[in-house]
Amino acid sequence: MKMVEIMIATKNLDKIREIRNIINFPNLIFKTFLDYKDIPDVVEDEPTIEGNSQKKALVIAKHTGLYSLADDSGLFVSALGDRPGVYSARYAGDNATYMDNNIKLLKELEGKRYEERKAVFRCAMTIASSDGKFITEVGEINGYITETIRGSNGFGYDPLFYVPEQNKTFAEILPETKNKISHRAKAIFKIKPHIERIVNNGFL
Ligand code: ITT
Repeated sequence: MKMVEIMIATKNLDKIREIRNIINFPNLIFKTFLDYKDIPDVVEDEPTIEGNSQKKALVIAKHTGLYSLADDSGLFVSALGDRPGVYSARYAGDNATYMDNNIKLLKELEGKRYEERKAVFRCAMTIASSDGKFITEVGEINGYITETIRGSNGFGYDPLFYVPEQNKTFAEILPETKNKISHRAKAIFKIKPHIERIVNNGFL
């Protein structure tokens, strides 16, 4: 059996675990930054999450010579004209903590009723080859921004993202459940057939 190596272009161990849980084929070996010590930091300066995921996947594929998988996500709030969106990580400033971002979001939505607090988490995931080919898939989940912080699981905006089908925020849902329904899980499920093609045919 011919083994195929694919690089996961993130330093986030939770994302690496999530991807490995959903995508596994007997002849696929995922490589990470732990196997390549000199991986460059890619500046996420594209105007869209799709663009950032493509940039990351293409740069790392070129650097390693391996097919590379990269993602970027963001929270898009309707009443804020889809902000913070691609700027979700640095919504409250360059060195903003998750708490700073959450406080800013609650402030911006102050006085808004439930129906006006609609939001969507989006994740763009790109698989790229070292010769510049790529495919991008997007996963989404709809929800509402709560009026107070609820729950202690997860990270980022999880304590403010209410999922009506679960009657819970992302921070109140068990990680196993979140990893089945999240924007990122959906993007990983959508990118899986493209990885399967590489694994079976040797090309994207
Ligand atoms: P990388 O190292 O992989 O770039 P990152 O922290 O930039 O990780 P993302 O691009 O996936 O993470 O997400 C950007 C921001 O969006 C992140 O800092 C969070 O504030 C928020 N976010 C993304 N996914 C989230 C999730 O599942 N739950 C809560 N917040 C999330």
